[in-house]
Amino acid sequence: MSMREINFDGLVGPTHNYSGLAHGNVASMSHEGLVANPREAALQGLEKMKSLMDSGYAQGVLPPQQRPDLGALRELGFAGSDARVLARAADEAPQLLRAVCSASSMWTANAATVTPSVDAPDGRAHFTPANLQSSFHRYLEPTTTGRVLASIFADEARFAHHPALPATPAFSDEGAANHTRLAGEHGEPGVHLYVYGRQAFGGDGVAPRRYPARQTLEASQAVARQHGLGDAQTVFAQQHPEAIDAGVFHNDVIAVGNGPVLLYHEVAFRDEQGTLDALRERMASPLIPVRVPVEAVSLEDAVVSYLFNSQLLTNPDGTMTLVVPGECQEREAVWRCLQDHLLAGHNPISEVVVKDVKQSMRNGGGPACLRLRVALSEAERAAISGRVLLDDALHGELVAWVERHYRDRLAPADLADPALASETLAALDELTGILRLGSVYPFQLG
Ligand code: SUG
Repeated sequence: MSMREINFDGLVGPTHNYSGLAHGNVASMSHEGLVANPREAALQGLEKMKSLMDSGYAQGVLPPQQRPDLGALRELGFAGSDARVLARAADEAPQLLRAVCSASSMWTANAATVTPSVDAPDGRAHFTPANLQSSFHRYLEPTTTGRVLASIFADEARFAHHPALPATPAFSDEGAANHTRLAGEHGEPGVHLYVYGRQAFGGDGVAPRRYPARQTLEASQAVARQHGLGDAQTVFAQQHPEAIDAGVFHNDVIAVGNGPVLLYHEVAFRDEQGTLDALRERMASPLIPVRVPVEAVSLEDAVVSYLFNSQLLTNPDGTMTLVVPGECQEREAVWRCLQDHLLAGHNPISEVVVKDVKQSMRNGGGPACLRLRVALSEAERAAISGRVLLDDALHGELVAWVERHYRDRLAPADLADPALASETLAALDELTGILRLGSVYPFQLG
């Protein structure tokens, strides 16, 4: 079957800021309190989307979420007018105000797990929004995410939507950031590699000690079950606890796969050999592992540079392009590894493209975090609702929209400003018009 991967990037929302909300995410923790530039953040994201589109890759866009999430503050007992709710939260619980303002939905690799129709027994593409229950600011995302995905992939004959897993630690799910589909080509049946940080029930108790493991085995198994995947199609591998403790809070900070290629760091998996063997047993085409040893790139360098949080994209001639964040150029060992080990090695990676997504990187989100991969057949692509596939006209409208609505300075202290909330609502109302999404936000649903 002819399938094509579309990368759906999250549009950075107008409240993008540095509040240091993500425990175990070294960049987020170390940049707390910096003044953010939401306009630059959104434009950097749009520039990445445009340049990949110009290079011939299919590019989609997903809208940001309604923030500040005043509904969440009201549920937590803050009452009165919007301005009063904001003022009280700023005064009595500033950490809650920061959480309900996070623009974290930009990292759409955490929005959902997606199984292409070619792998599912009912021949439909399957979607499960991630419950993101590990942190309060991200737990607020799945309801709107589910609504947005259902609105774009609305055709029930082709697309199936599942509820997010129960939002409790045993089913902690962070979506596609811990899921990699490997196959000879996108259209061939694939093998699904689910990487988890801990096992909730039973197991041998090996887990990270310093930072939380955000994905459980039980969550990954439940998503695979929802999507109808069997043992012959799935591999469940534990992430190396040392990696999590070094700041690898998602597997996509230490490994990336595309087609038959798995690019990974030596310390990515607890059982490296067992993981590769299990993949090889199940794959119809030979696996191409590209291993980066710790002598070439230390765990610290991997975490700071986000080398593995790259997009690995297939070109029409079968070669692959690696889209890396600018931070990779700033670490000599990493840059050398890219040139000497990856580009010069026996593997399909033939080009490295550097993208500046610094505003997102300071919160721990590289090129791969910013996109959700959806492999679709031509007929499925034609069945997409809304105007979410990027072209020059849409790109131009989105840039103008950002320039009209976004601030170029936002400090955590600005989050209580009631004007920010009303500016954001005006911007999002216009955006659903541009993207022809219908009503997806709480303020539109009444
Ligand atoms: O969940 N950062 C995100 C970064 C997610 C990156 N995604 C992937 N690796 N796929 C997180 O830790 C910080 C947000 C803030 O401080 O507002 C944050 O949530």
